[in-house]
Amino acid sequence: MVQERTLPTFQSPPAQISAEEGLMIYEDMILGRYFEDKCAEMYYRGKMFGFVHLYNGQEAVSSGVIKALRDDDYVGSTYRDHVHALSAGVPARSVMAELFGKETGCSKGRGGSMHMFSAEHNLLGGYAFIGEGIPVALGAAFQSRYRRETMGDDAADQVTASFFGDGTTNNGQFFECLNMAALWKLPMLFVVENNKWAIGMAHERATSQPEIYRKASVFGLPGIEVDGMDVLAVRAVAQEAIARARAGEGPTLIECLTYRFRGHSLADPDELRSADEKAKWQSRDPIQRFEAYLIEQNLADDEVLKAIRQKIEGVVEDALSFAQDSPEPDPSELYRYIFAED
Ligand SMILES: Cc1ncc(C[n+]2csc(CCOP(=O)(O)OP(=O)(O)O)c2C)c(N)n1
Ligand SMILES: [Mg+2]
Repeated sequence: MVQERTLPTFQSPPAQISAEEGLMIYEDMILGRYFEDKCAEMYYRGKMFGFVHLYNGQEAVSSGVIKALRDDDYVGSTYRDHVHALSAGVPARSVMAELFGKETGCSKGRGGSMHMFSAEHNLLGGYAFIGEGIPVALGAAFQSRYRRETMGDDAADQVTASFFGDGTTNNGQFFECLNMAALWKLPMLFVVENNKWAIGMAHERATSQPEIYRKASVFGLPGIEVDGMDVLAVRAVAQEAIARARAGEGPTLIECLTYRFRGHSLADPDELRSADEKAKWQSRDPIQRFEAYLIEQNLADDEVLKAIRQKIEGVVEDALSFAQDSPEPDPSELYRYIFAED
């Protein structure tokens, strides 16, 4: 049995941040956390339906990677997609409305929790099938390179970040895409959110080589392991990978060691993970850790952080009222948006 990895075998240096960047990252993490807490509340009160997979505990990955990207870069997600959408800049109102199946949702209420999409924010979508988003992200990375190098469009230097879980790395699409991305030197980040579990299957029980970052070497791309509970460590690794991708030097595989604080979905009684394991990871909460860092480094004080938390409470409440007051899609439009429209 491989020993449990809570920390990477080597420590990545923290990103250097200004107070402004620190607060921007903090606000994004708080938004992710509070938004998801509100989803859980709505679901358990019987007001939100369907499968809802929450991201609590993993915020350092979304904020660490996506907030290091440019606005015109691309993000590919999974069914655990609400927080990726928020970090990518999709308004909380549109994400919440989508969760309620409303016309004002970012997928016009046709997708729901697992299918957040926004062409405007270059969010390539959430996908119910695991691994399905990776080839779509690869396509986005391919078109950037093709436009730049074949069509001579110098402005086409966008980078694509593709997010997926540990369990997904046992699927063929992961390997096929690593191969193509390395072969064509695509501007892409493969971001594995290793939260140790695939529903009720422990990663070590299902995977012959549980150290996922090592799988990069056989395809000839860098593979990096990072503490996924430390937003600045994730940001530092992401910034380096983004710079390499943008410079035409190809993709990077980043394995973030993280943990989800809730069950697989809100329908999961979460009985398989031990209380000890949950408590250990809960004590490494990425938001508390980042708060302590901001204060220690004199980048913020309690009052400033409190004001951000209060502001985000308001943003989430506003998103909820907006979603609840929005209209349902009109049944006469049932067949709209199945194919691309003008
Ligand atoms: C192709 C496919 N096979 C099986 C499933 C069923 N399934 C849903 S979630 C999941 C586990 C995925 O775990 P992981 O990739 O670690 O992501 P996490 O849920 O931990 O974020 C599986 C097997 C699926 N959705 N798609
Ligand atoms: Mg997992």
